[in-house]
Amino acid sequence: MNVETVATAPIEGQKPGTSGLRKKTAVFMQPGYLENYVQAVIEGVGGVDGRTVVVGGDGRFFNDKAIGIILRMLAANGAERAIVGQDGMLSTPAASNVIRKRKAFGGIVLSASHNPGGEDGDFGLKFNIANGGPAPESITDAIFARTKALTEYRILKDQAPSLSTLGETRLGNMKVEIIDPVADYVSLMETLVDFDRIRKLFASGFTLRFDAMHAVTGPYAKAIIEEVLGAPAGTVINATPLPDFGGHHPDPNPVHAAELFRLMFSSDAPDMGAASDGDGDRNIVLGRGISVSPSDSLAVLAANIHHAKGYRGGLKGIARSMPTSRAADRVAEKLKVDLFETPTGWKFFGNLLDAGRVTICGEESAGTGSPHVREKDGLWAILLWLDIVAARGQSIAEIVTEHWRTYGRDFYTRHDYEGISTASGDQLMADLRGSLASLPGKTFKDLTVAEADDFAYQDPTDGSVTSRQGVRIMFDKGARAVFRLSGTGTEGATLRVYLEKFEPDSSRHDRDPQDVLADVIAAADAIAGIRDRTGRSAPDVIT
Ligand code: VG1
Ligand code: CO
Repeated sequence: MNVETVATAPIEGQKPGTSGLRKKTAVFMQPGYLENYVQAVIEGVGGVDGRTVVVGGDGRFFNDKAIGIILRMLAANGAERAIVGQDGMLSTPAASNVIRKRKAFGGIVLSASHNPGGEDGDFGLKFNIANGGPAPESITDAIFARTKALTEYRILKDQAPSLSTLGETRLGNMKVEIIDPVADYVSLMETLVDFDRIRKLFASGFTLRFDAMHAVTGPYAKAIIEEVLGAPAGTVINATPLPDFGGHHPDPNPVHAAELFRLMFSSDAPDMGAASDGDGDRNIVLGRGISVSPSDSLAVLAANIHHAKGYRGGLKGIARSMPTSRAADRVAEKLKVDLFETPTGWKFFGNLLDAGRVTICGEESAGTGSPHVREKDGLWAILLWLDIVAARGQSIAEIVTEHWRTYGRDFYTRHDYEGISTASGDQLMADLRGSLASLPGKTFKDLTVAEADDFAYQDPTDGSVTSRQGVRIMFDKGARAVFRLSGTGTEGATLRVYLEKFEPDSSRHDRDPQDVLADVIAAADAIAGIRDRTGRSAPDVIT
């Protein structure tokens, strides 16, 4: 084989965050940057000699070129086979499925998810292990350690093969298999939800607008929703993936999917609105005149998942990330199943799913998933909603308001302060941590602090401990504020403030969360000094 061993030196800052390494595209394109990181991944996971690795990404700028380099490096490091999505495309959940189905050693998933793409945007790379899920911290720590000790990387001199022709070719001694990125995923979905029932729903005139945001889910959604389930052409919009997502942030929230939100609150609203993100693992669901908060979506799906054929056995347990609202806890309590509270990031759900302890997991950041893969899965969640709507014969608004009547409503909002200076973000968190012991008993506005801590998690299956995962302030009156810094940004720091309050009285459920939470918002600011420290008078993004 034509292997070249290239001398290199460690590059500062190649530290995986909440979901792999994310940097500006221009940084990833610097000579040797991607190569160094890929070599560190290969060595950090114990080598790829004789192994099968899945490779794919969300199609953003540099996706195809990066895959060419990765394939040449996998071959040079002895991999037996690479399985690659056609044209380099694989949504994150589809990649997870292929890893599992083909019993691969792991996968390299290229995406910066909801971050903007293009030459001036962001790029990302993460390694998923054999269960199909993001590498746990023990492995990301090993990868980071390798980035700091690297002296050379190995790459094949040969050109990488074309990614557009389905079938098998060779690169050095490695087999390269180009697969249809959509087919296996469609078959998997068919085992989980009732395609016939959803087909009948569409045939009866039910209307959906699915915004794929010019990202990777477009081809999956077109194939399933329009071709298989018979929704009219045009149901899926912005369905062609673009390297720069048409210049938008592919983040399905009220700011970046504003048009969809406007439509759903207008007189022309279809029965359901939905969107997914850059790499297809997030979802948002709206009904006519209502947007379902991701925390509520997790709770409603958990309470109704038995309607779907893949989950007839009912719920084993529910897992949610710590900042996700406690709506899911109420469902777990009523159904007498375990509720697990994990740090932010899907990698913390992997062990619980592998151990068969949970049937559904979710995050407030628009992520929901089940044991069918080891990633959150945007299109799956939307199909599950459709199946539940079809089974119950009720509108989304009816289902959600009935849920609130049964369990009470956890009013919820997240305020993001983006691109603040790293120094002020770090200082704010350090001061908060420093004040934890003195907070209980103090009153801010009309809320009194009951408890305050810095969240730590012990994995119940392997005993590993992860600390410093966010400051939690529990007030009286069922209110809570959580503070943490984002681990997916590429510029400065992003402060996330998660705010919630429980309201059992159904006559008060029909109110605006920002109004209901005004006192929690004010108390959070009084405690953390957000405005003074960030110099911002309002958050950049409210979800
Ligand atoms: C954010 C979300 C987190 C999610 C992560 C990856 O992380 O808050 O819930 O798991 O993105 O999602 P952070 O550290 O920025 O808060 V994705 O769709 O970007 O892979
Ligand atoms: Co994503």
